[in-house]
Amino acid sequence: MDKKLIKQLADYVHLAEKEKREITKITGELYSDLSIEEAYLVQQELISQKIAEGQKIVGPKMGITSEAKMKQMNVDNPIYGYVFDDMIVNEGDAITITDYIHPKVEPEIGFVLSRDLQGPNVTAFDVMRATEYVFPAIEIIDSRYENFNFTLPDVVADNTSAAGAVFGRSLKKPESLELDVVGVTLTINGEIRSLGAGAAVLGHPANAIARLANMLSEKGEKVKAGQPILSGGITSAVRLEPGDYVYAKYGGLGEVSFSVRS
Ligand code: 0L1
Ligand code: MG
Repeated sequence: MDKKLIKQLADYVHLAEKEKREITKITGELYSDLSIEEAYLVQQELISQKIAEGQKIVGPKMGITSEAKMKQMNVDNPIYGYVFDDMIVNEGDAITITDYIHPKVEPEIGFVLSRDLQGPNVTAFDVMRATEYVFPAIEIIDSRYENFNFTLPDVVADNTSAAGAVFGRSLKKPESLELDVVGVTLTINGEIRSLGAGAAVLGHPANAIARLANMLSEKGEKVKAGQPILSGGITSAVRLEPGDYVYAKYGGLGEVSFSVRS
């Protein structure tokens, strides 16, 4: 795959994100043979473009880590992308729906490490020992593709649909909780719309962080201390509408909320 094509595909998704415009998936028209390896090259180019424009990486995120998502997409492997500073929504604030294309939300457990983790061979045990604290979070995903219709390489190239993140203020030591049985309910306008437990994320959310460290090591990178890391959606994602009040409550891990205006 030559550099020109990598740039063309990164431009394609990047422009759609900037213009809040749906596009046809890359594998539909532009380049049907896009492999996962090539998709990560496109993602890397997209990330470099954002950084060149002044955006800063807040932390990495894991995607498609829940049984529900993997089944929905018919895949076995999770993927990773990056949350940027302009995607952060302060807890309790309101987002404007027109800043997105067709946003959805999913509750996640966030991690902050006290030391870097360098793969390969990082285990969930290593992650738990290196974790400074965990926190409740909601990820806003907003695939740039029409109707969230994509293949796995498409979504990797699109920075795993990353569009927003709301981090809760409750920080807990990981050893104070059994993260696999931490339950979460996602309530919108007073109605529970999805629920699950941490085990939905690869059996235990620490497994997702270990997979991230091991995947990043393939490109010579590590999971860095101090960065907030999203471990992956616990439930299926729920579509947002103007006027929504979104509230996620976690057993023992606190809560996080925001609202949506038109
Ligand atoms: O964070 C995620 O799991 C999103 C991955 C992309 C799948 C989607 O957009 O539904
Ligand atoms: Mg997610």
